[in-house]
Amino acid sequence: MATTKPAGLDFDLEAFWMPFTANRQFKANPRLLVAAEGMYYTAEDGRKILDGVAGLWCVNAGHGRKKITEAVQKQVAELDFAPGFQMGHPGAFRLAHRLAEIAPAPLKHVFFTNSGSESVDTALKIALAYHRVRGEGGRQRLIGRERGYHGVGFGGMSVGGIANNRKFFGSLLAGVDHLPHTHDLSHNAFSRGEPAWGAHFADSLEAIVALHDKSTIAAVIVEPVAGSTGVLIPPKGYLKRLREICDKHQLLLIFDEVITGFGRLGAPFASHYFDVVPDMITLAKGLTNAAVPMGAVLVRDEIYDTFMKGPDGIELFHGYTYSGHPLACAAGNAALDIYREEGLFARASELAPYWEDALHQLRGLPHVIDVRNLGLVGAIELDPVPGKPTERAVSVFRQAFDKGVLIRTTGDTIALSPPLIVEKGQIDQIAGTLRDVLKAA
Ligand code: PXG
Repeated sequence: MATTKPAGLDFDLEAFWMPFTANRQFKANPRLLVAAEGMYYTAEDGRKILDGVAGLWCVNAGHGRKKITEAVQKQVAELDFAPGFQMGHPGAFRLAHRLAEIAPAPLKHVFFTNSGSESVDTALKIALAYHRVRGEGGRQRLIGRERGYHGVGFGGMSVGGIANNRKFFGSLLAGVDHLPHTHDLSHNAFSRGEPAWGAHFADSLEAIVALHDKSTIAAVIVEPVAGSTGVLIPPKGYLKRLREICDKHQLLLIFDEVITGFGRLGAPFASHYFDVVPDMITLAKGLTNAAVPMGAVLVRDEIYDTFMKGPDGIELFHGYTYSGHPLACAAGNAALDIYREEGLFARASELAPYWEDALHQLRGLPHVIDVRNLGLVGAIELDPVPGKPTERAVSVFRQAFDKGVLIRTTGDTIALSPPLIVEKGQIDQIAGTLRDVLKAA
């Protein structure tokens, strides 16, 4: 297949099968990034691109943070790898301890993984094993939600609610059911923050319990704010109600905070923001500021303690070669230092009203059917071109990139989530660029 050979490269782009990418389109018209610092990427042609999505919702402290770079450099020179099974190294224990300090009580134990997908599959496995260890092994069903994204492992794909991510891959996990999603523009278009309408969507969990019986259900997993499917903000009271129903039937509640973790909503975790404490929280992305891949699962004390009361020996037959990798731990510890020293979670909260105003000023532009926001996350939903879903948003993405702003699109929704170091002027630049592009749309 003929592909473009970008200037300066002595090979073509054919060999790399790119993830979640229209490979043929990209390779015919590549967009390569070659450097990054602070709020900006540098494109291959030398242009500076303002990062409106924190990479992929993950570079929460901005790019090229010296403290992280130096910590990783020092670590790789000192201890490049340590086996994590029946062995350990101080960095992993330090990072777990520090995560437990900022986690909502009583989620004070941490299992390390290498990605959000692995965190989700780990949490689902812990949920199943927990019920079995405590003598309720019949609880095997997992409940996700329509329009949920929980990564691409077989567990996450199964509880996820995106048809394209599921339909190619066989029968997936057995015994999975889904809550309805909560996105309804006929009631909630242009909500600022949490929509007032829709807490009753949580009551569908009662219907699922009635259908399957609680004795068959292990856990419910939701993103507190769904990210990948277009920033779906939970209606006021919805998450509290889910928690109450889970408690009533002893179902574990898992919050997938791969996106909402580490300050994106203006609090350490969405759990703090919504004042709802789940039984496990899945993390990745901002955990290391994305400098080294890493994920984690925060686990409630009672779950951990249940395993620790079992027979002597390995309590959980699960783990990865790279669980708690020294380089990832060095990056994680340095990222936590930066978040604390620079007060970035509070900064996100302080900027949130400015962010909200900037985005809602796009209301009224051609094809804008919704604007929504929470913390430093936002979305602009566009009316699709009839018969050609995604085309309008993809065109906005390309034009914004050409004008020097990186955004993300999903379906016909523009998703935004800048690094938490964003300045007001840069928020204006993101909104202004979108205004120019949308005006001409
Ligand atoms: N859970 C959630 C809530 C996520 O957002 C994952 C799990 C999986 O993480 P890994 O590290 O395995 O990719 C994610 C990932 C997008 C986009 O465009 C979002 C993600 C990844 C790539 C693109 O919205 N989220």
